[in-house]
Order: sequence, then C-alpha cells, then structure tokens
Amino acid sequence: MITKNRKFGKGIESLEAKTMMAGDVAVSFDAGDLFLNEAAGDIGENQQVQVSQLTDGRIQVQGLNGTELDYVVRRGDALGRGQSVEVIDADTIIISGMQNLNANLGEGNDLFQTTGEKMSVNNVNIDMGIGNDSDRVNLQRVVASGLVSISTGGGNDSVQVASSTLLNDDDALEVFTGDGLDSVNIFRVFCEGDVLIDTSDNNNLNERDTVNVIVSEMDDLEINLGGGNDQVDLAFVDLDTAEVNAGDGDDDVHAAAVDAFLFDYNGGSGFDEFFNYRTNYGYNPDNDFQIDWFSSVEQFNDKDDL
Ligand SMILES: [Ca+2]
Ligand SMILES: [Ca+2]
Ligand SMILES: [Ca+2]
Repeated sequence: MITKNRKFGKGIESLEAKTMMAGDVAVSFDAGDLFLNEAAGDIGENQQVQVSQLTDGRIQVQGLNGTELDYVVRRGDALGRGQSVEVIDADTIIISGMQNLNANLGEGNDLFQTTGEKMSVNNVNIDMGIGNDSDRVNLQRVVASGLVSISTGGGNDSVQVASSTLLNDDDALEVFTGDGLDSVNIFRVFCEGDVLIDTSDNNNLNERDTVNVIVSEMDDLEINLGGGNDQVDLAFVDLDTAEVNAGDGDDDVHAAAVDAFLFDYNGGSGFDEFFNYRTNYGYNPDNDFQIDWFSSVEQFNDKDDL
C-alpha cells in the first residue's frame, strides 16, 4: 500500500515538472562578469532565475520553480582577487566580486528578477530571447554605475524597473520589448543619465503597449511606441527632455506633474488623446511644450489654459 502511494506521488511530481518545462541555467563567472545562459540541454525552455545581494555583499543566484543551476567553468574563465564561486546546492550559487551581470535566457517563457539588499553592479545586460514568447523582467533595488539594458523580443512581455539608482550620466537605462503586447513599468528610478523605452516593433495595430513612468528622475526620456493603440502614463517625473513618439494608432497619454524643460509629443496618425495635468506648470513656467497637432491629438487642460 505504502509502495503504491509512493509510486503515485512520484508520478504526479514528474508530471508537474514536465508540464512546467522548467529549463536549467548555466552559471559562469569570469573576471567579475556573471553570465546566466540556458543550460546546454535546455535550449528554448522556460528558465526562471533570481539574483540578489546578501547583507554581506555577496551575490546569490537562485533557480526558481524547478530551474536548477549548473556551474560551468569555460575555457579561459578566470577568478581574480576577491572573486569566488560557491555551489550551495542544485538551485543556489553564491559568488563574490561581481562587476557585470549578464543574463541571456533565450526562447521560452522566462523570468529574470533581482531582489534582496541594494545590489551594486556596473553593467546589467538582460536578453530574454527574440522569439514569440512571454518573458518577465523585474529589476529591483539595483545600484548600477554602467548601462542597464533589457531586451525581451517578440511575444507579450512585461518589464519592471523599480527602487533603483542608475548612476551612468550618459545612457542609464534602455528597454526594448519587440513586437507583441508589452508593458514597461518604471517606478522610483533615479537616473543620472538618459532613459530609452522602445516598444515600437509591432506586427499590427491591435498591439497595445503600455508604458508607465512614475515617481522618477532622469535627464532625457525617449519613448518610442510604434504602431498600435498604445498607452503612456507619466506621473511625478522630473527630467530635462521628454520625447514621446507614439506612432500610428489611437494612443492615450496621461502626463501628471511631469516637470521637463521640453516635452515633445509626436502622435503619428490615428486619434490620440493627450491628458495633461499640471505638466510643466508651477515649477518652471518657461518650460517648452510641443504637441504635434497634425496627428489628431486632443489636448485637455493644456499649459495655456492653466
Ligand atoms: Ca524568452
Ligand atoms: Ca529560455
Ligand atoms: Ca514583446
């Protein structure tokens, strides 16, 4: 009887594992560069991985929901002074001395996230594959001195960057979400430099991308939405220049308490609605405000009315 139950239990377990198709991740570390790639036997599968900084400053890499980690020493990989790798168990590896974080999770519905203590890093490169898959990126509590670059490719993807400080005074953050219905959320991100959000790859006008930038600071913000009936919400954003290229389709823009020296909106074709609540008003009355009226934009409560 007991044996039977055991067999039954094992069968369920393996069925669940098979249904999820969790792919494993190959972890490599070379001279401060952490690489997270699809494991050789799991190309195109669903990898879920999390990177967090521990209280002692070391970096913990964890496979989530069935993803296991393989530590791979490649030809030429070297550990420098203060750099080490410790394999804890099948889904946990702890490293010291990380400088750059590189994740390339390929095809399949993948998840990459950061959590834990504020993580000090130079460059962050997150590539979730180009195919028609559904990827999620959730970066939190990152302090980056270099460029943070996120690319999610085709399919319906979501990207969130929150509670982070980006110190590079040139290009601080770039997000490319490819085609599909994508959402990008920037929340409490403070940048010394510029931010580019590009959801402009679209197969058809039904692809409604959403971009939110809330309670954040940066130099220049460029948002390219491409075709589709897209939506942008900006609230409590302090910046030099905001450039929103909404492309074709019926787009909706809400700008609330956005303080920019120049706010430039290019609506493309289609019937767009631009709702302006106290944007460029109050703090800097000389700030410029440009709306491309050739694209059937309706502007409510604009600067001249205030
Ligand atoms: Ca993917
Ligand atoms: Ca994958
Ligand atoms: Ca996409």
